[in-house]
Amino acid sequence: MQRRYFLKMSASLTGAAALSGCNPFADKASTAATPLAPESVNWSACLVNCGSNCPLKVFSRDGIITRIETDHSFEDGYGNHQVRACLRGRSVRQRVYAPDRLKYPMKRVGPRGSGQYERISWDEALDTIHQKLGGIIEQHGNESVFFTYNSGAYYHFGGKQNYYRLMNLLGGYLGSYGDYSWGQMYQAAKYTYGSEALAYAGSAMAEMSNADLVLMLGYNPSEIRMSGSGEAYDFLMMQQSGRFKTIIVDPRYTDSALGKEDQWLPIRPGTDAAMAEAIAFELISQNRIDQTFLDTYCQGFDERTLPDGVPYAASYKSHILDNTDPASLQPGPNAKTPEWAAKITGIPADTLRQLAKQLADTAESGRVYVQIAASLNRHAAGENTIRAMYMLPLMLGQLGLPGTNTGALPSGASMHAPRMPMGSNPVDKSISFFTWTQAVEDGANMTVLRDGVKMPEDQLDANGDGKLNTGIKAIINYAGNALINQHADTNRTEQILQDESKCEFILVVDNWMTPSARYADIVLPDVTWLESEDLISQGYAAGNTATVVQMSSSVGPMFECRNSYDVCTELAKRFGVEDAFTEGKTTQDWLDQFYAEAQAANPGLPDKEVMLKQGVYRQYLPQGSHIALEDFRKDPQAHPLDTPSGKIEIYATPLAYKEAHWQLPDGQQERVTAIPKYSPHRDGYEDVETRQRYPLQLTGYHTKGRVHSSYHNVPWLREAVQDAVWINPMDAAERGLKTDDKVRVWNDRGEIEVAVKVTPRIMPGVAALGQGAWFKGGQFQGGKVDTGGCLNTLTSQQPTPLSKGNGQHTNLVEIGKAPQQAEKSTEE
Ligand SMILES: Nc1nc2c(c(=O)[nH]1)N[C@H]1C(S)=C(S)[C@@H](COP(=O)(O)OP(=O)(O)OC[C@H]3O[C@@H](n4cnc5c(=O)[nH]c(N)nc54)[C@H](O)[C@@H]3O)O[C@H]1N2
Ligand SMILES: Nc1nc2c(c(=O)[nH]1)N[C@H]1C(S)=C(S)[C@@H](COP(=O)(O)OP(=O)(O)OC[C@H]3O[C@@H](n4cnc5c(=O)[nH]c(N)nc54)[C@H](O)[C@@H]3O)O[C@H]1N2
Ligand code: SF4
Ligand SMILES: [Mo]
Repeated sequence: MQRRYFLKMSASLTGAAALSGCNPFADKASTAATPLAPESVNWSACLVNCGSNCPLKVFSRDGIITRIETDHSFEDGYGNHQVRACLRGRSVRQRVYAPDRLKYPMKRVGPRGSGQYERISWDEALDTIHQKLGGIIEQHGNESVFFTYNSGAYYHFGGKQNYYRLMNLLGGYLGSYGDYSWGQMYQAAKYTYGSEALAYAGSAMAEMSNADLVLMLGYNPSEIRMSGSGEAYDFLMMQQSGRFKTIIVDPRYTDSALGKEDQWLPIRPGTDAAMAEAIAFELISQNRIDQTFLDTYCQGFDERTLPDGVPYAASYKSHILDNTDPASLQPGPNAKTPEWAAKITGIPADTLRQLAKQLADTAESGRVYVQIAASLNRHAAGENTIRAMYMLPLMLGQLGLPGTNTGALPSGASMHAPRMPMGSNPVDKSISFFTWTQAVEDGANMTVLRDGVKMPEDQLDANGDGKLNTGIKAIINYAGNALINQHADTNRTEQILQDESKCEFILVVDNWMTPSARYADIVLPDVTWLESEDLISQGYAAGNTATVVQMSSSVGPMFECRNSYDVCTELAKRFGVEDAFTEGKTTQDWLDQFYAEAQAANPGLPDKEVMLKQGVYRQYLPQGSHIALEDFRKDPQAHPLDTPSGKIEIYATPLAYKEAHWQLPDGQQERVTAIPKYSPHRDGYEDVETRQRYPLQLTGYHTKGRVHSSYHNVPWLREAVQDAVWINPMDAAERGLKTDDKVRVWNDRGEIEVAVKVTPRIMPGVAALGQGAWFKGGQFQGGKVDTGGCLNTLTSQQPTPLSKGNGQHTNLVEIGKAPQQAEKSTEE
């Protein structure tokens, strides 16, 4: 597209013309004598990280997108239903034509964060990357190169795979384990059930239809799985056709509730483990546990199944009752009673007792399906919270049977479409996804036992310890905004990145001038989804419907944008590995090969010519519905788990070792424990000292208005879903706040400015803010105050104890009127 057209398009999008859906090039059309060319239709997809990859129907004229529709071409009926895009996907035209699109390669000419860039040629950009990356690898080794987390574009052919493939050919990069989504859950699942994958291989949602009670702990499908084929719709259909009661535990009254729930239990963030312990206390003292299940399938509930030599006092039961005599149900002074938990969770003791009774009653004659959300793992003590919640189905014996779940995220239907092979990483050291800022600052001193560095055993010393030896010197940030926006404590991250003697080179590849792009040394403009040809599948949380979508481009690469396969081929040339990178294949060769492989894997998949028109191929696959740990339940000897005991480890032997041998950073309150334990933690409700200054708990949530930071720069969405911090009317009254006031939210780490929403949909003492708004603070934008309202201006970089992950939902803050407004109201 020519530049002047683009500018007109951008201008029109900020005005009403775009909303009316009329042709944004109206003056072009009206001055032209020739009639308008007919609209053409092709298919693309929304490739954000929301768990789905919805098809998008793209209408265009002369290579310009005129409108976006969705999958609605046949009669809708659950089971063979339309995979409709949500509000975000449907707004994608504004995203493609956003004024801040990256149009050509750029190099930084001011300090990092200043956003000062100069246009350069592709050759200069590629030569610079070759020289910088090559030099750093030579001087500091491949383990000094790092990829920040990058979930913005789920391409199969284009996309990040190409960058990893290239780096693997160049000797590799410092690996990372875990991720911002599920880091603590993986560890909880690994030590309890023997496999990280069991964190997200729960029972299919279709199993809910066999349940009598569904307990949703923070689980909010209506807002986080919004695709037309997603878990939100499955959940609604299960609720309508099933016979189960729904109990939702969440500090917010979410869209998953809205009158469809039987009970909403508002809970203080980060305290679910205390709730689980009170339920355990009730079940144990009322003799309502499934003792046979615990004896047969689990290790360490009580003295009967503890490993040899481990005393009863180390068991879960002893912890809950606070006693030392296995034969007695007499509780000690620190027993985890409902009264104890009520003070922590904010849920009244009687309600906790009723909940325990309801769970036990249902389990006696029916089925309980427990669903634990990932939000519970994104807290300061996230690993132990998830492990504590796993105890509910275990004590009730409610897993491995129809209508039950382990608590893990639901398994979704899937069809296979191949991805660009990445090869394997020759570097054998890795850090947690979250500790990369520490590795930039002081990587050379990061260790196995204190900082969770992973390396092969033969490189460890006699104590089982080892060092990373180099800090991160180069960062590749492709389709990610965790370089600044999505990582915790943006002000601190900015400081760390600004020291150019630490991280010497930062490459950002994106479509827009995001907050992260402002910290790059070189910025490359990628093509968008709508400019890409690819064959993609449904995503990792698509519910019961699997899809394959044939994406094609109607708008071509815009400006000087290039896709990652082409860019990496050019880089491979410069590094002398072009043949290995391309394997002698053209883009078309790869696409043909992937199509043929997809057809072999899915014999029903029509030929490409058909798919180009049809867009979507779908299969509803709840049949043979997956029941988590069904085989193990049927025959634990024949299907042992991958834990040391082969059983479900309530007392996890490897964690007992870690409890004794790991070092935690000075002052860290959160612990690694052999059995799941609720414990007070930093910035939690029980952090009374911090709460004196910052009395409100602030939890983040994943808002309908964005996917993380993606789609933030779409004006329609900013209007449709207001970015406002939720606060209870009681807390608002204390602070003289009313809805739509501009407020400041602050703690020791930073300060943001946002609107406020006063609503009983959030419990007293707690505030909630949608995460992902674009950071506008730091040295060069807002100064002390982040006027973009990025939640991570307030979050902590302290890693969780076991997975060294992100406790980004655990925050204490104070909220008050923004100064301007405060002054104004005194004047009035
Ligand atoms: N406080 C707080 N922080 C959080 C969370 C939270 O709950 N609270 N959640 C965390 C979680 S669960 C996650 S998964 C992470 C997500 O963090 P990220 O993976 O960083 O996700 P996004 O913010 O969506 O950023 C994706 C980036 O990809 C870019 N992009 C999109 N399409 C393309 C493309 O075609 N090509 C290229 N090159 N770029 C593209 C977008 O412009 C955007 O900059 O955030 C984490 N951060
Ligand atoms: N619209 C939209 N959908 C998304 C995303 C997005 O950014 N936007 N991101 C996607 C990604 S990558 C991920 S990982 C998932 C995230 O999925 P989740 O982690 O489940 O999502 P969250 O919104 O963080 O939290 C869900 C609910 O948990 C509640 N909650 C917070 N803390 C606690 C707690 O301590 N206890 C209890 N019981 N509840 C608590 C919140 O109030 C919220 O309503 O969402 C995915 N879907
Ligand atoms: S954001 Fe998710 S649900 Fe919405 S259109 Fe994109 S893929 Fe579909
Ligand atoms: Mo995530």
